[in-house]
Amino acid sequence: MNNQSLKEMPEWKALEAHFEEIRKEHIRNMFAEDPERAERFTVTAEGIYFDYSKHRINSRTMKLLADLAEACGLREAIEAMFRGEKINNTENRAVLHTALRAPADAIINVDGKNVVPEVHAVLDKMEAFSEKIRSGEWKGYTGKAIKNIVNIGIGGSDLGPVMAYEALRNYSRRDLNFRFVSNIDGTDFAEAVRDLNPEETLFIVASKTFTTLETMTNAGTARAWCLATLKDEAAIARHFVALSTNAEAVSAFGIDTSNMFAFWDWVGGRYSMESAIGLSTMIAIGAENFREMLSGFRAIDNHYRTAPFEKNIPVIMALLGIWYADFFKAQGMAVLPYEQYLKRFPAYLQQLTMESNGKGVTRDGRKVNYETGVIYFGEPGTNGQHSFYQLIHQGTKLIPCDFIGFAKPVHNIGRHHDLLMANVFAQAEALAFGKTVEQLEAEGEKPFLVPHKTFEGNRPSSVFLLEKLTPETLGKLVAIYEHCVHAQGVIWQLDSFDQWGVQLGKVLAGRIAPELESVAEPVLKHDSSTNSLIQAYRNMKK
Ligand code: G6Q
Repeated sequence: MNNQSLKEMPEWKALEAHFEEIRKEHIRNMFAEDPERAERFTVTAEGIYFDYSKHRINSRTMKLLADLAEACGLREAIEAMFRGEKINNTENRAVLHTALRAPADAIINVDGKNVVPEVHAVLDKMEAFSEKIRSGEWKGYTGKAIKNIVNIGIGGSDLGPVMAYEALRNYSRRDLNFRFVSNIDGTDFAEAVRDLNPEETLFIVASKTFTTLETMTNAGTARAWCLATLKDEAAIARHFVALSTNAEAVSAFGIDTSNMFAFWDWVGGRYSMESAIGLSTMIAIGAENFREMLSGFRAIDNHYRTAPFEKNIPVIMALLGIWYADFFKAQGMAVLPYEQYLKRFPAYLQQLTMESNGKGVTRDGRKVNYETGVIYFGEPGTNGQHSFYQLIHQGTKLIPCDFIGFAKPVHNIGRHHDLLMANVFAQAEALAFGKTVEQLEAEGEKPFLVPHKTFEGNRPSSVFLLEKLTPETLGKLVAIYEHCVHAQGVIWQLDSFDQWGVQLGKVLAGRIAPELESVAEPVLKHDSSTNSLIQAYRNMKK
């Protein structure tokens, strides 16, 4: 790992100089001058056609960015992650989501122990359980089969499962209902169970630590909701399972640890959707599809580990992200899946990217003097086009975009899919090439409207084209972003795998809650604003 300040590195300085040459260049001219540009800046790998030609780059940009990656030790850092070294240094943990999808004969040692057999044992246990639910063999306490599966978890124990369920809904068992409860707001629980019968409901309590306030509160409420009908503590074993690393707390909650699906401290919450945390996904889509999803992840793991940087999709994505964040000072990044089933993908990516690289100090604790942590947002197309795209096309901010599209629709209905995909290509084209004053004048546009209808263009985007949304392609998509985050974190010299910013919130709310609930007037010792807010809340709720 390179400990030199990033901005002092000769490779960074070379990029700064190069940026001055390229910042005024227009993508339009870059295409005009180079007929082979599209080919030059397209990578096809693992069934992903990745076109990054509509970026404000030339061959030298990519060479200098790759030099930076080399100088930052990215190659060794990739190997260190795959080998199971403790690269999460503030928590002294290995980072091995890649072991969750490793083949059964792989050997990956953590503290001298091969973790792969355990991974496969948990997968087998998940499979056996999922089949019992799917076949109706698993009965609730009163002998009825399970029809409803409610996943209770938050953050990494929620966003992946929800996203995967929504993405793969068409592969899911439609006679089972899946609900996801995350928020401490009682509304979330109330709405999730309002039409469910406890006799036919299974709660999956998903929590790595099994201490998270939201999840434990919701799990406690779920328990009371079940017992109000089932009236017997013994019913809990038939209606609750746990996904956790904390067997003691699971058992203290009253869940039989034989109904616990384990994972390990080397799986980060936001990197856990294919671990035991994916139990709801497996029940929904079945073990075979789940294993296909793992093979998608695995294909990209191999690609990230072995492809040269200039052909390496996650590395190229990472370098482009740094190019815009640190040189162009871009203010965000839009992820635009043209597939309605991916409606929760941007929300999932927000946690993956922003919780991982939203850090202001380096791994060794120095304050950074460059930009890190790109702000991600997005919506499925074409909906977003009728909303925030205006700002991306004609606003004052630079927002690079990732367009994600598929050659084949999940539902082949009339012209829908070609129309959908026409929009992907048209949007990327309009962003890059814009519409000039000359074009508008030639069309006879009214002079006062010309400035309003002019599109500067030169707005960068990538297009990802895959064959079809399947469990396998979903695994690939998630993995390319996971590895993009890793590569960026290495270059920015961050620990991408801790989340101290989340931990603080967990502690502070725990302090205030008793002050809101106490019958006696509490002695408030916060700042004057917090004290007054607590007081106003107490008065108003009386
Ligand atoms: C993810 C974060 C965070 C975590 C939740 C839930 O990387 O650590 O989002 O997943 O806070 O934590 P538990 O699974 O421990 O309940």
